Amino acid sequence: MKKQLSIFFAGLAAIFLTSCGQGDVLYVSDVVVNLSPVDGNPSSGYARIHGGTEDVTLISVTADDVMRMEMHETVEEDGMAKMQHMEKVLIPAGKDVKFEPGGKHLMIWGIGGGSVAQGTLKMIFMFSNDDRIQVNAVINKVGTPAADTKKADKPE
Ligand SMILES: [Cu+2]
Repeated sequence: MKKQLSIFFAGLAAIFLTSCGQGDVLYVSDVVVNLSPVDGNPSSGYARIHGGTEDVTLISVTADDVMRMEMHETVEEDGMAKMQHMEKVLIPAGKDVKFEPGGKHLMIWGIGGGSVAQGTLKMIFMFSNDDRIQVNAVINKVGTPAADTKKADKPE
């Protein structure tokens, strides 16, 4: 009986790995948080969401260790970049949806000191098909090479 069970699980693992390679599984990757250089200002979050076998909707992104997190989109209006709050985001089957600078992004207020010190933030992406995907976002602190590419506009 025990032997049969382990064969069964090995089979499952193989199926799972195979479907990953074909790109038809809903998953989230490349999740990063860029800490705001200004204390009290919101930080921004970026990610890549890979669509599964059917269209789904991303209904929220949450984290226990933050005060508030919202989904935003930067849009241009009369030549001015403006941020809009998004209630949900369609993730088409088999397509990638990116949260990236200048486009869709997460706006995060009040990240806990413990997460900042540790350099990761646990987030949960919730979808319309009841999938909840937990990820550990990498927190990029001020002064890391990635942040240096943008010149600080407000010297302290
Ligand atoms: Cu925003």
